[in-house]
Amino acid sequence: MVEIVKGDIVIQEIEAIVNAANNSLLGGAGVDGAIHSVAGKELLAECKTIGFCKTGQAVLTKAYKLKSDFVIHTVGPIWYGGGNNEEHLLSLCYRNVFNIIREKNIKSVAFPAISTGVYKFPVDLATDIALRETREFLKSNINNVKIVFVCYDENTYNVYLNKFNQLFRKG
Ligand code: AR6
Repeated sequence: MVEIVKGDIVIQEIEAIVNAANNSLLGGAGVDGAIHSVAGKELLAECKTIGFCKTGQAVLTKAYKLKSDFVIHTVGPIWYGGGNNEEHLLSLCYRNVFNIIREKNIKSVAFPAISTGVYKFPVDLATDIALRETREFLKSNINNVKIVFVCYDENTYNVYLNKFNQLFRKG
């Protein structure tokens, strides 16, 4: 089941929140900043024990003061114009998050629009990748995982809605 909502990811009632982190896992601006500021210092402490995450990879932590049980931190690619393997790396982010969801038997997850803020990945293309990887995951989704895309701004929300209708309703 897929839902597209407009709003703030940190207030979602959901088992796992995905964070658009950076390689250092030490927090930053955007959704990363929002997640760390609500989760509190213990999240930063756990991230420090992990130390590093490669672009396209994903790691799991607890969610501390957030309403969720887990945060899945993934590092999206910085957009350099498209010739730097950006599309593949963004696909990997989604695949690796879904791998953790499968492994940990997580039943609900909320995603932000990874890489489309500070990292400047074009929203249209990023949304195609997010929804395509989601559709692949759902083909083998025996546990009926709930997937929520939380769009922070109106434009991202409209892009997700349009593309969702194209990709999921027409097969
Ligand atoms: N809830 C949901 N979406 C949000 C929120 C929120 N609270 N805040 C921002 N967004 P970004 P990136 C949207 O910049 O492009 C950080 O400094 C935002 O409008 O958060 O992957 C990290 O430490 C956009 O649509 O992540 C990295 O250094 C989307 O989330 C770097 O930014 C992603 O924007 C990662 O950049």
